[in-house]
Amino acid sequence: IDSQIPIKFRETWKKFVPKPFETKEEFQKIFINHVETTLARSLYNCDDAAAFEATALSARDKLISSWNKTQQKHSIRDPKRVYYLSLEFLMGRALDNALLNTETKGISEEGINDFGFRMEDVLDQEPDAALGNGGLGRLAACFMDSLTSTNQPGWGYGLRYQYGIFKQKIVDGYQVEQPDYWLTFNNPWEIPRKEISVDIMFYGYVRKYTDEVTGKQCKTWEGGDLIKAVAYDFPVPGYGTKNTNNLRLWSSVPTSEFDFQKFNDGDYESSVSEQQKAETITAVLYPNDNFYSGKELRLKQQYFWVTASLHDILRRFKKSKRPWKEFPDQVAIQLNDTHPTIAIVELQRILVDLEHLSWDEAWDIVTKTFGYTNHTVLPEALEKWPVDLFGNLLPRHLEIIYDINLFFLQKVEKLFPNDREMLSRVSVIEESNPRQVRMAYLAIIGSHKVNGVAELHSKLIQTSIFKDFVKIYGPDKFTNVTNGITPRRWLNQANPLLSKLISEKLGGYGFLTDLDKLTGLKKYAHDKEFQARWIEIKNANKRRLADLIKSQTGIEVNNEALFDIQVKRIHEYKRQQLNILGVVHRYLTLKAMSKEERSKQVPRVVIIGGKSAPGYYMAKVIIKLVTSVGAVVNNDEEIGDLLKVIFIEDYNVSKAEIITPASDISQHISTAGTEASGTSNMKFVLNGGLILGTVDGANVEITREIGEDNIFLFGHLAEDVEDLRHKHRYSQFEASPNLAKVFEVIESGMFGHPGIFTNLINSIRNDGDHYLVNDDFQSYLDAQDLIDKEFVDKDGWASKSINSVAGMGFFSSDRAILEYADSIWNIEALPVEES
Ligand code: OX2
Repeated sequence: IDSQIPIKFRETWKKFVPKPFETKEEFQKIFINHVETTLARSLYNCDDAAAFEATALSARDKLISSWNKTQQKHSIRDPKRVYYLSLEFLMGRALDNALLNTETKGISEEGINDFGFRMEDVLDQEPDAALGNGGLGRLAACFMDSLTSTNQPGWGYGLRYQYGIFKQKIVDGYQVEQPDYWLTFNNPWEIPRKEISVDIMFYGYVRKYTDEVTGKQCKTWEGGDLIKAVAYDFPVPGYGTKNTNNLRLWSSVPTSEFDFQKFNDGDYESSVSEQQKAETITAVLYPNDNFYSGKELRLKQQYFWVTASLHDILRRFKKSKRPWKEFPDQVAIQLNDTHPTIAIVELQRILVDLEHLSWDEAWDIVTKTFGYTNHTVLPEALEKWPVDLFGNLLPRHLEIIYDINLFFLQKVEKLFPNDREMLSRVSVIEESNPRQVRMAYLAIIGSHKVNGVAELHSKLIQTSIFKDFVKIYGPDKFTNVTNGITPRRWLNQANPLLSKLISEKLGGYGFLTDLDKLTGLKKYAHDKEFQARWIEIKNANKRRLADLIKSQTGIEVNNEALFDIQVKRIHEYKRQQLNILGVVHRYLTLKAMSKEERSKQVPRVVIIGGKSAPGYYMAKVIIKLVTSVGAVVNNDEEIGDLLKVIFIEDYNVSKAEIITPASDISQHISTAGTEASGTSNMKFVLNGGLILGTVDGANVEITREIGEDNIFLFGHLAEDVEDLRHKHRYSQFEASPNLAKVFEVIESGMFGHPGIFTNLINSIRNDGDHYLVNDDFQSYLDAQDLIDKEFVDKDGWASKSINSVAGMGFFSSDRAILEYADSIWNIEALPVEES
């Protein structure tokens, strides 16, 4: 690249190229420059919001300089790259992370202090980038951090929703949704690339023609509506590296701004309607977690995003002038769940219809390029698009799917000649009414590797939902990559006190890039002085959460109490209902005690937070039960500090950063076999909290890594679940005695009109108790009792906590990314050296 530009131009350019700030003074100069010129303000009207923007722009300048170097290096060396396709990136706030990752938080904090600003207030100005629902989106965000921090050449591709996940308000104890328009103010992190745009077609028809040169029969898709995708880039900083990767999010705009015909005819309103229609596509994130809702607009989002991204990837590949068969040597594409599965079909279409490769050549390239990550076995979350809806929106793609399916079924028939049932079981087209396209099957057929996200989950998919495919392809196509979390955000940023203490003991912050180093803490697990500092930090973090609770709810909680936290999306399978029914049991138990007995009990603060999908009735009832129990318990003077029940409104990433370091116990209590992995379990333990959990998802591996003495497990195992559900169907419900009492008081109206909770109770008592609340209830209470007993022994608890943190090295998302890089993507690190 260099050699094309005359040396004298290059030298003049280099002389003036902005240098990223290294000192406080350099930071201050850039900061003021942004306030005075970019923001057109001055010392006299620079408020916290302006200070945030100027600090962010200064940090961005630094990132862009390393971003440029990284992209330049990648262009020159042209390594194999990975593209992570995810409909969700739950990034949260970026400023603190950018300053910490570039190790400039200290100087910038001093820098703004000199102008009278406090870093805390400035950081608090930033809205969360909440472009995701829960674990799946947050995983993608952690992966972006780890891709850069481990110097992998990798980009993320997603959608730039104008509205992220809704804001949750609690009104009269119920969830109410409000739109999250996060772009009200300038977004200092995004770089609009209006010049990078792709026209995308929907609807239309398929036309057959004969190629004039080859005489071959060809097909082409034409005549549809066009919508334009424009790129917005977000630099992704890494820790301890000069690399900066890119997250490219697409936004939809109309191809022709205006219908002049209509305008001239005097129909002004509908002349702009095209514009509105186009902008709808990326307007809003679908607010469902682990639930498929089958809306056409969602399919449009998927195709829009996947096509724009593929177009971009192919453009980059074509620059290298390599032959098509080398595509999989240069490009790996990872499908984050089935949401981007149409990419498989779109790449096949481009190679066959537009590049005129043969079907087999094209299919070979496609299947070597894609990898598919499955995140759930829940049937209600598996995507199946009605054939008619699909064929109307994407007619050529449906034809290609039929062909992919035909060739696949022919292969299956050869392998299992006498098994007709197998054919209908594995067909991409489900012969139901209406007929549906099974996206997970398409993803498996079009990928070279399929992975689950924790060991138990990966085993389960191979023996349940994808069992037939293991027979067809053999076991090697299926693998496991256990999820991870970034220790930069979830330890260093969220818990600076603990991070500092650990760095003192381990001789520096090396653990942030090599989390296995935490094992070095083991030898301090019984060191009294270390334990005391460890406990003091936990208390400080509990006070920070107590302040948040006070400011949100007005309730003062006792810091000495055991903080028992369950924060995650509200879902029946995650069993917040088990938690709150357990709380009611605790309340009844306390009420039945004498004053003297009561004085011996361990005080508890039960903290529950999370959003329900707006249309998920039962989840909303669960929220109402939590807030109703809180309203009674929190105002019972006899109980006082012994029990408080707090619902945290609008749980999000930035609140998680305050909540996670403050737990004594956190709950991860899904019905065994339903939670694929969970990632907040990892975050809580990394911050020294213990877990109350079921034998599910990554809890299993956490137990193995930290030792079973350091975790409170309860409940039935995944292998029991099917039998229990079967039993429920054919025998009379028998409530566990403690649960029966809890139902009784709820039905007596203790927590408000019992009619509100009838359906929730019925789902357990009369409708088969699908999530085994009753079966696990007593075992749950027993585990809670044990926790109360053990919490009294402060030193014992501290040593469990220290030993747990020491064992968490495995759960770094760096480890997960390196596993993907090595066993699925076949890519290598490419660090940009210091210049
Ligand atoms: C979530 C899973 O429910 C959770 O167990 C997992 O930790 C997370 O993905 C990241 O892998 N939507 N969200 C998930 O799966 C789906 C589908």
